[in-house]
Amino acid sequence: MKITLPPESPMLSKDFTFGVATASFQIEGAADTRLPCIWDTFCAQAGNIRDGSDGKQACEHVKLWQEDVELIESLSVDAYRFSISWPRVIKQDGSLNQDGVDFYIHLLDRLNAKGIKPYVTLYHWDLPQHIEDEGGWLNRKTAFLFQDYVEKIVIALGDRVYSYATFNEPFCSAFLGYEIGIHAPGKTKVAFGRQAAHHILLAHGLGMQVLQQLSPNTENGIVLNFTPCYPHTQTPKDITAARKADEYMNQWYIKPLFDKCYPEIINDLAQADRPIVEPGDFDIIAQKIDFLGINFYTRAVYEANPDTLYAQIDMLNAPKTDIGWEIYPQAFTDLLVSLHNSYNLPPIFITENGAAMADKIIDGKVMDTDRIDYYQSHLNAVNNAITQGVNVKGYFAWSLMDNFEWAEGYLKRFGIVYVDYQTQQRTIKASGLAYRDLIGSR
Ligand code: PNW
Repeated sequence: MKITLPPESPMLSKDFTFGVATASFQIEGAADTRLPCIWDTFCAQAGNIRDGSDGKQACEHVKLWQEDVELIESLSVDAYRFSISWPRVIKQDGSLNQDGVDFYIHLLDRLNAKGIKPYVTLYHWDLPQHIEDEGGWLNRKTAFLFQDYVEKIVIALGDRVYSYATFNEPFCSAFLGYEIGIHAPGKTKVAFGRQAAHHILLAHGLGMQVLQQLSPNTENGIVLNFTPCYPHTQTPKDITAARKADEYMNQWYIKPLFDKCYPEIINDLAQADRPIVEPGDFDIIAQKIDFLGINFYTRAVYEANPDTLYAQIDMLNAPKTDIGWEIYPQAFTDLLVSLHNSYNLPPIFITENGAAMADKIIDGKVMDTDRIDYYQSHLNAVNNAITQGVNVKGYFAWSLMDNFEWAEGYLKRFGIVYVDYQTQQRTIKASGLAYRDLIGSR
């Protein structure tokens, strides 16, 4: 089975970047050679992770990184997106941990030697636990600790990096982590979610200031996730509900970057739930970015609800992935076009897109045809957006390989490479081969 694009698609030109993506906590393992982070703590509390697992071993990437770089190379990709583990490169006193830094230097050198562009994310959710102990993202000081970490690591990595993203998905850290508690650190208050979001956005702005100064030659930006919100019916009530959900889940994280304010829905919150914003914060947050990273997986459908403004509907008969997310590629095109029309955007990179599927290995082969279908329809959706004038410059598959899927543990597989966690053997799935062939066909 193949993945194809129309021969005239700009996605097949050499200045379009194809890559694969991972994140530190999800693949690295080697937890004993870094500081503890909030996900170690969260995993240790019974009931938080569906299979009771943790990130202590994961894909043992710290040990197997050379093999993994060869795997990446064998997929013919232009770029590899990964994250730096803050607790691996910083000591408790805030100074650099040289062993941790060296791990990334070796990785970067090897990628560069092979001509694979490193796209580095500086924060993909693994906040050092000692910082959480001081309030984590509820403490404004954490934004400045992040800035300090960025300054140190950017100097240490020198000219080895092609692109930096400050944060991966502030929505997930703030909303899932501090507001509804299904992610680390497992806090559950609206006011917490809103304040964490504000401090993360502030940290992004502070980090961008450092990047633009110390690393002006890299492509610097941020990665946001979007779950487009659709009304259940075309009644004004449901349309309003979907708009409010969209403001709360999606626009909350992008509007401050460009318009220096939060969306209207902030006025629906009780005063006590609104974030404390200091004068000048929005000027820091709205630093110029070189690119916007967009992660897309699914959409959500809402109806009006008298108590909560909006309520999500489960689309019972719709096609879904193994994690229960509806497969609805049109939302990807709609999202890109609507962001393009709403904001004065820099070039866009799709920094994550992919699907959890229940893979089975038969005779040493993983025939994940459903995943191939997902990639095909979503690459088409991106191509359609480009045809409508959206400036998308790259696409990263999530994920390079099966890994620790947060609250789902190891039960959900997003890889285009299969990982046997008993042996740590990697096997390229049919989707990985199809992705490789698409890239190779240019
Ligand atoms: C993203 N949601 O997470 C992350 O960037 C990855 O680390 C993760 O493995 C991947 O997507 C698949 O889940 C998300 O509930 C987790 O809206 C949850 C949501 C969105 C993104």
